Amino acid sequence: MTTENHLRHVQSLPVFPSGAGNIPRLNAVILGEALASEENDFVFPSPEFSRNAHVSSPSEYSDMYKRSVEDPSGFWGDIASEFYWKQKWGKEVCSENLDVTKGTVNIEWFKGGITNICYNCLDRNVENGNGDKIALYWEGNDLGFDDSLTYSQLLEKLANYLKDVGVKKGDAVIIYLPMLMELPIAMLACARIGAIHSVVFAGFSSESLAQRIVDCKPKVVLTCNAVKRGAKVIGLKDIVDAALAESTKNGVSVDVCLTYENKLAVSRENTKWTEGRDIWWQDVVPKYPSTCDVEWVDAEDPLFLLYTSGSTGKPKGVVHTTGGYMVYTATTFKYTFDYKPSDVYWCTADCGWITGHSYVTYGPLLNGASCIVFEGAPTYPDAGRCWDIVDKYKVSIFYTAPTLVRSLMREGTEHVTRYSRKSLRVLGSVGEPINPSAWRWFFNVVGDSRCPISDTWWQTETGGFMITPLPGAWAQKPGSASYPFFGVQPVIVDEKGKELEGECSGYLCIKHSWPSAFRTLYGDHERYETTYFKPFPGYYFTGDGCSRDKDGYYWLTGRVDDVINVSGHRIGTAEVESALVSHPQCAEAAVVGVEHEVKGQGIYAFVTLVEGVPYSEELRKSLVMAVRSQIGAFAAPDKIHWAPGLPKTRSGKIMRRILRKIASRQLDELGDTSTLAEPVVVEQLIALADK
Ligand code: 6R9
Repeated sequence: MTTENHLRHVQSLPVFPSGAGNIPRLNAVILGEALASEENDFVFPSPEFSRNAHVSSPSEYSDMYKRSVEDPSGFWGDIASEFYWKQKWGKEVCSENLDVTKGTVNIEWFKGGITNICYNCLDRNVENGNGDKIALYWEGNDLGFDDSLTYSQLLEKLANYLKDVGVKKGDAVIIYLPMLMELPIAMLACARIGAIHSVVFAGFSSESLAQRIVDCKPKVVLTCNAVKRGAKVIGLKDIVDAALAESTKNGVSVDVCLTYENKLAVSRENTKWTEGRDIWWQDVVPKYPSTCDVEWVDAEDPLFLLYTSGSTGKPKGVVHTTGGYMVYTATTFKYTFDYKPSDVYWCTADCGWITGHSYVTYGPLLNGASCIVFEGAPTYPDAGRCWDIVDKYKVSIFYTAPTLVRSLMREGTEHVTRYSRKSLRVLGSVGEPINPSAWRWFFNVVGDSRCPISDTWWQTETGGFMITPLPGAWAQKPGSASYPFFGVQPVIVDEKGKELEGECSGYLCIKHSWPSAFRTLYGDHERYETTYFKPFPGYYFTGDGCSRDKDGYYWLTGRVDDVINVSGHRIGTAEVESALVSHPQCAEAAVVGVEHEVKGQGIYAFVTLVEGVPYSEELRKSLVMAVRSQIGAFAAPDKIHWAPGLPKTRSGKIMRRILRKIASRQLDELGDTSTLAEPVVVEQLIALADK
């Protein structure tokens, strides 16, 4: 949509109703999803909230938005000037080519600017007089275990150690840690010395970890011996040992495995050890001085790599650079959560995902915020844990995923209402579309109908929020991420790439780059162009479907590629299929996503066995185990559907459209099956549906 049209929508938004106490008190149970039209359902922030917000009205937003797209150098240049730059960037803030037909795709922001993001997160805040402010509160898995670090204390010693063992600017470091404070500490230490961190979510299996080690060849792996999650102890070091052995077999050996001793889980005496390679964090790191010179880097030097799932079996190493990412994550954090220095912020995401990078570590710390790092499971020891933490730390901004909202919803409101939650001011949601009934429960029950919800749509690739409410600026509609952030120009296109105007649905693309756009896929710029820029030349293609309503609000409708979103985790169907077919008794597998009450989507696998192998419960379990051990427990299929054959076209292509319908039991909507090579397989599949 043109900027002009977008702004016209914003300007014609309904004005906030006058008078006090005018937030409609919606009743989640009565209204539920049955509301006649979500599109007409405006939920307003209170006038008081708006008055005090960074952006208080649609017109204030539209002035800022207009400037952000018409004068990006002025808009982003002003914001960037609030950070420390050893040397200022060149004249234009951005140079870009998004059009594959005109040459290589290339995006640069603040090129020539010399800075350091760790310096801006820590030293700058200490120099601004916030050295004694708490940067991180740590809340352990078990009740009663906690800790905290101030901004001055975060300036610690790990960076010196890494330098000493030979990590230099541009070297990769893999971080495989649970949510201990050492995880953000490790990220910041890498950033300080110009090393490229690659955090691997500590729920990934040894094989997935090995795959990432082989791809990015890190100098050092940072981990811990074990972690407690709920009542379970997980031996992370054993997983790392297996991954390192596997990587060595593939020609990549790692010299140093720095291991944090997590005594609360397992003692060092009970940890397997490889002398020479393994080193206890606590034995070496404290010996170093607590100041470490900063390695100044170009705005376009890489900050981190983060692997994410795509539609092929091989994960993609998304590369983010320093300057634009810094400016954008800081700015989106400030405006989207209406952040004020008195806030206490808690994002429940793990640093192993992009949300934990941009909105546990960098965005909040760049703003000098006090943030919570929570090690445990949100329902341990019971379903009230989140609100216990909210009350304990007086959390004012709470950012989570719809899957958690839905799972807590099932446990009943009494787990919520027995806590005060008075400190809460703003709520946030990320990872998947939030269904209106979960939105209402979050709004009414958790937020006592007082706290606006920022439903933030964005991706690993985008680095920061793209379409999101600004909580005081306009009315929200439950389930819609609403409007684009400053500088973001979303367009909805049809299959031919034609831009659609007004009310429409289609594929969501972005015109022009934004500061924290990813710059490439590690070692594979061609795949970067093919996946994201070739489908609709001139645009970045998000992989998401989207519609826009008559008020210009955006409604994200989910992935349109072979990616499943399980509890907000992106999983490629091809990855799960390749794990299944690696099982010696599996001949072929096809995986589709199905609706799941709590997880958003569940994984549904059709499996054809090797000739003569009988179906059995034991085999079902061992197939699920194959996926758990090759990817991680979070990717375990919810359903294995025995399939004597798979529906294929005559050219041998699996018809997933049909499989999706069978998986969701929409058997009367199978559509045209006449192009199938063997139409009878469909009947066989239906017959075996509940076996
Ligand atoms: C940040 C993150 C990205 C995919 C994205 C989309 C889905 C994320 C959403 C949302 C609707 C939201 N998604 N936030 N869909 N509304 N507020 O989750 O990154 O793991 O890369 O996933 O998640 O489908 O394309 P990532």
